[in-house]
Amino acid sequence: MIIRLLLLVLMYALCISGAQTQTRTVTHESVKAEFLHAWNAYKQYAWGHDALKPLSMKPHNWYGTSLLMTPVDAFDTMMLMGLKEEAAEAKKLILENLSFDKNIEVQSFEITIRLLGGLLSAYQMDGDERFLILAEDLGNRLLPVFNSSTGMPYRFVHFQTGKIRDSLNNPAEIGTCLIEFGTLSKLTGKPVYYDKAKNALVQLYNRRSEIGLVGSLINVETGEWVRTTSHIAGGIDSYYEYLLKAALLFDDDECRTMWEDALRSVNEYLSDSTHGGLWYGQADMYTGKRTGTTFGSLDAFFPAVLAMGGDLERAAKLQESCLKMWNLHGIEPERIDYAKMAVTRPQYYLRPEIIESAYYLHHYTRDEAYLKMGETFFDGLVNHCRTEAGYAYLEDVVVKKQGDDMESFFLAETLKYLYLLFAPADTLPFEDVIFNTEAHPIRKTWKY
Ligand code: DMJ
Repeated sequence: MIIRLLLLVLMYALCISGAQTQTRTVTHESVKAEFLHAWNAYKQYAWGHDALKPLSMKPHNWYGTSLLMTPVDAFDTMMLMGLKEEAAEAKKLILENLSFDKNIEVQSFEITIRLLGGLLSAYQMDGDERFLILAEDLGNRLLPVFNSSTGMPYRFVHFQTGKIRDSLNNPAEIGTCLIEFGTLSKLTGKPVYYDKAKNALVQLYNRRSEIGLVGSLINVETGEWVRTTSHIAGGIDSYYEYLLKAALLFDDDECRTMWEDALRSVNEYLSDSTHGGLWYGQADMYTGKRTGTTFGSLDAFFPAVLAMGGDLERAAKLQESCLKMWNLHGIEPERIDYAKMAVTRPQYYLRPEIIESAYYLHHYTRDEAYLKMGETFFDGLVNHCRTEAGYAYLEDVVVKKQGDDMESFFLAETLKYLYLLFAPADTLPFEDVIFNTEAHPIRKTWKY
């Protein structure tokens, strides 16, 4: 009798687990296959260039000459996916060809998060010193951006002359360099990188308004705000992300205090629960008065940061809103007006943020709902963006019109977070790394 009962229980348990496996239509292996589809298209049509144009099947370089944006950005994703051959060919391409001794002016923010971040994580994952040598050379060529009277960076710098340009900068581009520059300091033993990047962050924070908000454009020479609209969207987003992540990566108490203080103001003045669910809109940095009700694909990084900061309740609520935004048209618009639930910018640039947040939330809660969301994201991508040669962004999510770009962050971030969401937890020990804003995992290998 007892044996019969045990058998029944066992059969029931098997049925349940069988049912669960049956309902899971996407696995980490399906994501890996899509990564290979994108990488192989890059290899075939754009090898050695920055990026692939997936519709015209042509290569594209940001500055007329290649900085190997896609291979550097994609390298650690291949390592995580166990794609040894692909990682080896990308490594060879990078180490034999990548040089920053070029007559070009670059945008410091993009080069920092994609290339400096990519080279540092490549060094940590692969161990080859040549990645670190490239990273240090790059760091030195970027350093002149901090030579403003406030110490906040200019937007552009020339790789050979060090000439800087554009003193009007935004909080995201000013405040998103401490993970990369700080790690460079820790790995080379030279404090200059950490000090300059940390000072930029502090200078920006010091210019917050009395109610603790920052605006969207500031003059790095005079320290005066030029645009006073505050929000968490593109242009400010990763400033908040780096306050928290730098606090964690470097045990930096000053960063933690700045993060906690900034978060209080963001939650008080930018969050908005008056339109069904939780959203974050726009407000004036001095008065806190609401000036807009738009939210978009870039804002979808915030559930991950909220979760990492310990506020799982808000994180989960905001992720629900993000999902509503995705589900409006079966794939995510660049921006909506959440008061009307109407699309105001119809593009989908293959962005990762909503997937990144699902991955963080799944890590912290183990709630299967986030895997289900991951399936929704995967299906949307495959159904609407997949092309013969890789993946194409959408010019319009309403009519599903594809456009001719596949940003390197699609391989660095979007597919990495999607893969990690479904992969066994030990694929990357989450608690041991801090992802930079381009999803390059940095490990704290230093003691001081
Ligand atoms: C990436 O380059 C980074 O995630 C950045 O923080 C924001 N924009 C893209 C992805 O959307």
